[in-house]
Amino acid sequence: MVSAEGVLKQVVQIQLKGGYSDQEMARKIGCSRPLYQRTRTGKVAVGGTFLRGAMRLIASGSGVDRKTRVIRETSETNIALELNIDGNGLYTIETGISILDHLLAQLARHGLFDIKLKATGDDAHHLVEDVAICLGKAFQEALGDKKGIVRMADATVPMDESLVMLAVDISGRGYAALDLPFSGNDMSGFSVDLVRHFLVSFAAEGRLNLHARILYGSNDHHKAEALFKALGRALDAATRIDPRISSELPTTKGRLER
Ligand SMILES: [Mn+2]
Repeated sequence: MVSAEGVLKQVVQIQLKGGYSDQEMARKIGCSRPLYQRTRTGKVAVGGTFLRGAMRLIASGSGVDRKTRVIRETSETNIALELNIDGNGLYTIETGISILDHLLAQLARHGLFDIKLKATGDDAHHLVEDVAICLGKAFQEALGDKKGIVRMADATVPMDESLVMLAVDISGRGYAALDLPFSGNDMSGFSVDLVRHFLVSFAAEGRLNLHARILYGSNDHHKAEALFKALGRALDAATRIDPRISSELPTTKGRLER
């Protein structure tokens, strides 16, 4: 049995934590701003429309937007990244390396993440590494307290003759275990070892456990593309809020490392 006062208290907490205006809170709940204000200040009794919208907001997790912005400038690269975990798979990605743009687009599209990325740098190795660091950091930050997330997920993805499997655990501990037998084809001049390097750097900075395996195949472009699609699919599932556990941490140990 939920009390109206309890719901209202949680809504106000969400507003304070996220720094949202009354207008923004009204939009999140799906009511008018005057109604939100009157309800919040106790001038009207909490009504059905408000209560249903507020409970939906609470059940969707903390109600706080899971998005972030990462800026990283070094003598080697300049990177500006925006990530929205609860996006629609919309992206604008410019790294100056077309195959990397293509692979990251798979992550956005198949993970339904919104990604805005502009990266410049002195060479492909530095760009790949630093983009992976920024993306890992962005996921780590945007996930916030990780309350209510599914946490572990996997995906098996084919692309023509190639098949890959990938599993993630958003555990708070960065570790990558990879078995990636590439064929050594020319991938538009892009070193396939940078695919491995990307996944290792991403897992370390995102503090997640990532296992990936190329089961078979012959074309390196297909193998790499299937890996990024699988990363999108698995991360989408693992970052999803499970309404059955929305206010809890998915661990028996009481905490997940941040
Ligand atoms: Mn392709």
